[in-house]
Amino acid sequence: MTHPAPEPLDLDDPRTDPKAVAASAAERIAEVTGAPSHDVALVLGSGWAPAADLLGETLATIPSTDLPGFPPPAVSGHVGTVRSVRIGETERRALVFGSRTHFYEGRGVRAVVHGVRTAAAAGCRVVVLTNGCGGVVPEWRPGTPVLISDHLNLTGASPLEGATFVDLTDLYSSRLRALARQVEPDLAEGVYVQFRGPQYETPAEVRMAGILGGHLVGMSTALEAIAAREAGLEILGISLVTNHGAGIGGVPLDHQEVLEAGRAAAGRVGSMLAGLIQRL
Ligand code: 8IG
Repeated sequence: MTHPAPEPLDLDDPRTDPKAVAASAAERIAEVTGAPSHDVALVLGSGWAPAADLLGETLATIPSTDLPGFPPPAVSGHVGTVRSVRIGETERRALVFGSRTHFYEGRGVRAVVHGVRTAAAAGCRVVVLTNGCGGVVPEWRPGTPVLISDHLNLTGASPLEGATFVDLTDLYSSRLRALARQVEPDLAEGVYVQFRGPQYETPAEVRMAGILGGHLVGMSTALEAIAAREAGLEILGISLVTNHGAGIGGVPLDHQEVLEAGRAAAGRVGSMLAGLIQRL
């Protein structure tokens, strides 16, 4: 009895090599954009969308559903896009992922890190991972951008399969953090804690994150950073504190506050990001 050959591009099939799916997504990106390779990848988190518009001219926009391995949108009506953006006045190109798959969506870790693997296959050497998150440090007002210096992965999951022993020292490149501080000298820095979600933390969980050495609480980024390191990418992580973590600062979480903080900070973090990517 022979087994049928796996659908070669089905990420959910355990027999599929996720890197092969990423390679075919990268091939399609090259076809559609006419650019044989890209240089920098950018993953946009909550509150970061307006930032991307300041990077440079958008040369192509691809619905991510046109690319192998990217799942249909979780929220109906909202299709994620991948954009090819000219970096300033240079010849270099950024690959901008307008949204991400979160671990709490239950599509598996392969789906969560597929964008990062596609970026590596497309030739990118650097990935900038952005997110919106809660702050554990009371002094960080909503709208504060913070460089990620390290992470705690509390998801219990990993994007690595089999005996893949990857060193995570200096995961969030100190070279790139220094570069970011040339653009924005007063940038704060902190340890990002990835929870599984989708619920926000309890106040006790936010206190726990602080006791463990965390400064930021969120539901993304750490798994992507691990996959990016495995793929050989240099990583910059930047969080936008959009709200105090639960129990911090004495005010309950307010979704309106989260949206408002994102809008208010957009211009500032956007020009910071543009300045940074031009210097990479
Ligand atoms: I925006 O306070 C945003 N995302 N886990 N906690 C977690 N994720 C977040 C939060 C938060 N705010």
